[in-house]
Amino acid sequence: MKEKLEAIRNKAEAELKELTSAEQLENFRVQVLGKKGELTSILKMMGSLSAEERPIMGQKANEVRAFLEEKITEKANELKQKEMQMEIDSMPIFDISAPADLSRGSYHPITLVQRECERIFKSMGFTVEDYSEVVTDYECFESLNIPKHHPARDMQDTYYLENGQLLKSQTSAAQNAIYRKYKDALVNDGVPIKAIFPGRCFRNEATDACHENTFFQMEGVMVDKDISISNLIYFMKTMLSEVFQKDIKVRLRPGFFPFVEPGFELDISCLICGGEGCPSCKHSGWLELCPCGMIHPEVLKAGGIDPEEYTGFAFGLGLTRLAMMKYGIKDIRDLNSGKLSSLSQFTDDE
Ligand code: FA5
Repeated sequence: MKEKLEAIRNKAEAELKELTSAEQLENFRVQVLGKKGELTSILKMMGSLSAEERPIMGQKANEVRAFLEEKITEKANELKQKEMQMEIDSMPIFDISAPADLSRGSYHPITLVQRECERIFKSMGFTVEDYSEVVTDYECFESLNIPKHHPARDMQDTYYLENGQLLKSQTSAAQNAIYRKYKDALVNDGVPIKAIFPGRCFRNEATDACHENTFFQMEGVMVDKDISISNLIYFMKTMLSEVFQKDIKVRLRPGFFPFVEPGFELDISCLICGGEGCPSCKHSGWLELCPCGMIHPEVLKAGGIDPEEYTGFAFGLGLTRLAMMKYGIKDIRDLNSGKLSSLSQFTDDE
């Protein structure tokens, strides 16, 4: 019996080396160690042995079983490794140094227009500021001379968080923080405040071809001694002629915003219909683009600036509408649509 056990062990060890797949290995295991396997059938013969031989053969049989089990486990690991290596070898080679495929993406039209405006204002000495999309009631309204229950709030219903904060309805919400950030340099060192702050705005609004519930504005402020409406008009004109690279028909009319006095609406002649009237301009031929005005004394005071000594202008450019006009996009809703077929046609020369 001892010879038989050794013969099984040697034969099994030799056969194991030839196996090349997990399936073959499993068949082999059943054939040798399974209920009807070679080793089990030998063990069934134990009953015919004498009382002295039985424990010796039992121990020998257990050694052979443990040896074969260990070899089978080793073989299983070896086959798994080989399988993984084959999978890795069959993968396409990823070359980290290969040049990027630039044809796959493009900048969003609003990003392009925003960068263009930033370039223009930076060249005129303005800093570009970033500001949060979640703001307090004080930042968005109270510091801008819009107390609770003021009717001007009706025009800018927005989305409120449970903690009382809100998604900003206008980039003007950053004005107070900007005045506070730069007031010391203005007062102590005579450095004028010249800043723009582009950002996403939110309004609870019925959408149409020129209104979205999520859109972009770019606020701009300048504060110094003796700033007047002439300065405001100069910067607005320069910005528009740089963005469009051609003469654009504009009109300035009185407009009411509690945080400016006097306040204006700056409209441009609709470039989609050439001023004839279309859904993009609500059939008026004009598009409200950039309300603006002289900063209200109360707003300067809230920002820690003495209105007796300093004056300033502020504007709130509708960046999304500017992108529509610049690229001839008829419906504002296309800009948030994620339709790559239409959005990817705008290229950037950067
Ligand atoms: C304001 O938001 C003021 N904060 C602007 C301002 C700043 C005035 C500084 C004076 C001084 P208004 O609600 O009109 O104003 O929005 C400004 C511009 O944002 C509009 O002219 C328009 O171009 C754009 N805009 C407003 N609402 C929407 C909307 N729902 N969808 C797309 N663009 C919008």
